[in-house]
Amino acid sequence: MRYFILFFILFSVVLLTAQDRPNIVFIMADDHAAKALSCYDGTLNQTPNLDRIAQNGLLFENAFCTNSICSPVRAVNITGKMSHKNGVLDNIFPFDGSQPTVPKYLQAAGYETAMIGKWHLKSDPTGFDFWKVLPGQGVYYNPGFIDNGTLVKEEGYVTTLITDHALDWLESLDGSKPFFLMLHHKAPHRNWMPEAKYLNLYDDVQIPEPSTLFDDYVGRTRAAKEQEMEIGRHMYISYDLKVWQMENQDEDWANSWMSNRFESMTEEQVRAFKAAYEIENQDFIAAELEGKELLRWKYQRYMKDYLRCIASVDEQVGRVLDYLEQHGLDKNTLVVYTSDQGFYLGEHGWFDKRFMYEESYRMPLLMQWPGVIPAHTRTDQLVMNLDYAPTFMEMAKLNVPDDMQGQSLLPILKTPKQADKIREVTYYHYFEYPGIHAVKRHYGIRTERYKLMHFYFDTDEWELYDLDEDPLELRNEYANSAYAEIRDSLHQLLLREQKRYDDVPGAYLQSLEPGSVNSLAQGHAYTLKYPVEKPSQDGLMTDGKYQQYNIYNAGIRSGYAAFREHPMELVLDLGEKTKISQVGIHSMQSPESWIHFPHHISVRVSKNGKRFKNLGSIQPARFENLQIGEAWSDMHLKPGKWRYIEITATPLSAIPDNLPGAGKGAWIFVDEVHVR
Ligand code: SGN
Ligand code: CA
Repeated sequence: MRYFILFFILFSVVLLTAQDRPNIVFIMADDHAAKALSCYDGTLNQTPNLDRIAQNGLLFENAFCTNSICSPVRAVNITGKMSHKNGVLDNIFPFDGSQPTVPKYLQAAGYETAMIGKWHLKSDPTGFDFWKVLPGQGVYYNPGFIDNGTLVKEEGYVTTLITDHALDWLESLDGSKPFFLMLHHKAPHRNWMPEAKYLNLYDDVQIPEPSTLFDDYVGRTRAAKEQEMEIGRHMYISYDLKVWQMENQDEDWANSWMSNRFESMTEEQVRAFKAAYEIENQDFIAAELEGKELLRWKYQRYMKDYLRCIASVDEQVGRVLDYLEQHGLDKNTLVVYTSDQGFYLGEHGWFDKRFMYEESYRMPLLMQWPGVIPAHTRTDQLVMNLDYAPTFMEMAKLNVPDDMQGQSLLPILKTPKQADKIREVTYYHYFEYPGIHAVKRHYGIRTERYKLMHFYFDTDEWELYDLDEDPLELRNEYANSAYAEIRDSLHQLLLREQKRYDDVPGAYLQSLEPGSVNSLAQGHAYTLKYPVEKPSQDGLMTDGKYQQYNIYNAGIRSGYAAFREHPMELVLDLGEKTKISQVGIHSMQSPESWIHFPHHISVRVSKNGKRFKNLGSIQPARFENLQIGEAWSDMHLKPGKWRYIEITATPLSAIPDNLPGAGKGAWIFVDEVHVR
């Protein structure tokens, strides 16, 4: 009998491993708006392979993100916790990889786990048997990949390479364990560089314009008016729109970006690229368009490149579906296709995302799992990316931890038509302000019919939309007395949701600030031998705060002081002779943007500001790590009393061969000097 029980347990475990726990292939694109999938819309493009997932399974009409920006969504996806709970409020905060995540739970439960493609959480991935990720945002052509810690540059197109690596990984598995694959594309993220074979797709096509392309933002709050994401005003002619002939090498990096990018492409790639745009660009330059006509031209160019990038995504997703079918894996595998959030395709005159308006708030979400999810189904349930984690947990027959805040979608997957509503209201909170694109902080809720939003921080304004009457969100009804009752009940719902998620909006204005750096340098005057390349504020180097946190306190975003191809030489005056024993600087690296940690840092000191004595030098230790990152370089010194401190941070003499801009001088970005 004892043997029988043992056999029974073993037998059940084997059964559980092999069949009951499905594989999960979680494919996510970056900035893919639902409108640019033909199963959602079809007026812009055709995506036959993505549509296959919808035909084989379920299309979510109302899937919404928690915070419409990259890193925060990714952190929510794997933790099942809102941004304020997992610590990634914006694209600047690094993810604390020591916290529990879905891949860790699944790995512990016997899944093979892998993360391939865009990761963008700053810290190294944890919980994966295999990971191969793009550094930061990654690039389209000949991207680098960080392969378990080492940067390897590869030749080819990013969407194809990511898929190749994913298929190689699948091929390497022996089938004894279920697998969890996160396959995350860079495309169609800015700056929309299409693959060679799709460069001429849509050449003879006129992409339909959205009716709000020329929106004037009348009737809406300052937030809509003061953003910086207009196609007309905020796109770069070379970097975004590929008119490299109009590059101005003397201005900032974006204006000479295409030329720099060409340097890291093969001759063949450059030839194909230039050939595709050359004539059209010349015609454009000759036409000297202005006003609406100029905006129309930019819209066409932007949209065509964006849709061309999606053509590659569609094709490569097709390869993954084919692979699963050919290997008999499709039956027991949940395939998810989604995007980290939506995107503006000219609606309101915009590109980018961040707002809680429908176009960037809604994510495409498709799932197939033959035998479980009925084919050809749609659901209008309100779901969030917060729900992925509990769904994956439940599928793997694991208990959903109490601190996960989403709802399992499993009941909807099994019976899309009959399942009870999993919620009445979705909740949203966006934090990255002040910041790129200048979208103000806001939070809000959406019901099936209404949306209430509050913009705060350097403003205090509300918007209310009736999505049935005004699906394009052009009429803010907040102050309209006809909506008074609805407004009041939405306020109640908002409070209820904030309580549910334990979100206290004002709280992050101060409490996440790590405190001023306890430094003798704080507030003291300094002089720089060379001018700083990027506009910055006075006091930036000794204001006691470093860049990533500044946006959470006084509302001032000071930045990094940037030095191109020459050292930073800074002389700090402590006002009087002061005992010091440690000096450091905070710097950043982003190799794909030619920004590297200083190669060499030295410290000299003086009592009178005239004669300086050398106290030591270091080579920052983190230099080998080629991921985007920030670090302090500290030097412990023999204690002594000094008034003046000279810190010299020297850049790399040349950018290494395997990186964009190879051979050129590098930048160093420094913020905050620290003296103890
Ligand atoms: C980059 C882009 C922005 C984009 C952010 C965030 N500028 O900064 O347009 O909003 O990424 O995108 S770029 O000049 O570098 O292309 S996200 O997907 O990472 O959230
Ligand atoms: Ca994104």
